[in-house]
Amino acid sequence: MKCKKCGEKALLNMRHHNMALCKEHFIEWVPEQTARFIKKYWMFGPDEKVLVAVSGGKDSLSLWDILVRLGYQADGLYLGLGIDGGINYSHESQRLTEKFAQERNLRLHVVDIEKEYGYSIPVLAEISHRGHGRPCAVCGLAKRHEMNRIARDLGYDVLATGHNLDDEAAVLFGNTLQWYPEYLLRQGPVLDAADGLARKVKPLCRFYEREMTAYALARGIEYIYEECPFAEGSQQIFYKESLNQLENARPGTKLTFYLKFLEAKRSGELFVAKDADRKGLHACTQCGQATSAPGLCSFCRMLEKVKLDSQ
Ligand code: Q46
Ligand code: ZN
Ligand code: ZN
Repeated sequence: MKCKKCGEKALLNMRHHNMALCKEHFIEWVPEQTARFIKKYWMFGPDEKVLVAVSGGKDSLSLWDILVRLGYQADGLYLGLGIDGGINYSHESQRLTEKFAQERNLRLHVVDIEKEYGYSIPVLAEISHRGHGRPCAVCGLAKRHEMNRIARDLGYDVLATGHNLDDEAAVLFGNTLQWYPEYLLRQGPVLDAADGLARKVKPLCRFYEREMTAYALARGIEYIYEECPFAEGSQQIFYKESLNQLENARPGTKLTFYLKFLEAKRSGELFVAKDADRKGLHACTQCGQATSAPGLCSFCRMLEKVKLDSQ
């Protein structure tokens, strides 16, 4: 397979785009495309301050690399979850994230959940009895809360996450199989800001996972290969595998599924644009973040319960 631009040996064949590119042209193409998506979906402007949520994985570190290459003011935020899983997961992912930042002279904020709240994520999940033995519900809640808190307290305009097309298509697949209207209405490359909640963007949402892997390797980014040990056997992975089968049989399936969804949403043909934004929210009486629950937000409510239970 030859590069479409220069005829040299191709690094990657992207059947859904009918295009193969060599290493040099591929690592140019990825940021060009990202810049295009940032503009197309109105994610952020050149003067806005971006906080990139980095986990030490290939997607978030590549996103940070791309935004810096494009000249954005992008700092990193690493959340220490205290997950070991027999592979020293949190420790290793933090080490690689810090190394990445140091080598490139980038600004990284590190928040350790255990230091901040007294318990690691697996312990919080255990004593709050949420999530049926899997810490992911508590983890997701804590990550969202902390990302919003840091973005607000440190004055960032926008919060960027490294979700790729495989992630987004899997979430969409799950929400479609269950017909969750609220989730379907909220899903997209941008979630607008609301009181105390930062604007959230996903600049990599149109890249396949294998494209991001190829980018990270081609750029020599050292990232953690292992997934979080709690991801194994999750619903999300099952949806990803199912979509991979469809994709293998029909290249481009994931991309079409996701893009047609965005199109249908935008045109209003499929969805009654009831309330896709964050109206009807009020400030949590404890932390001030916007919430739809009366009184405390879900995160503060969980902490209250944990405090009561451990007294
Ligand atoms: S980090 Fe947290 Fe994920 Fe690990 S505990 Fe679950 S939610 S799987 S993206
Ligand atoms: Zn080339
Ligand atoms: Zn709160």
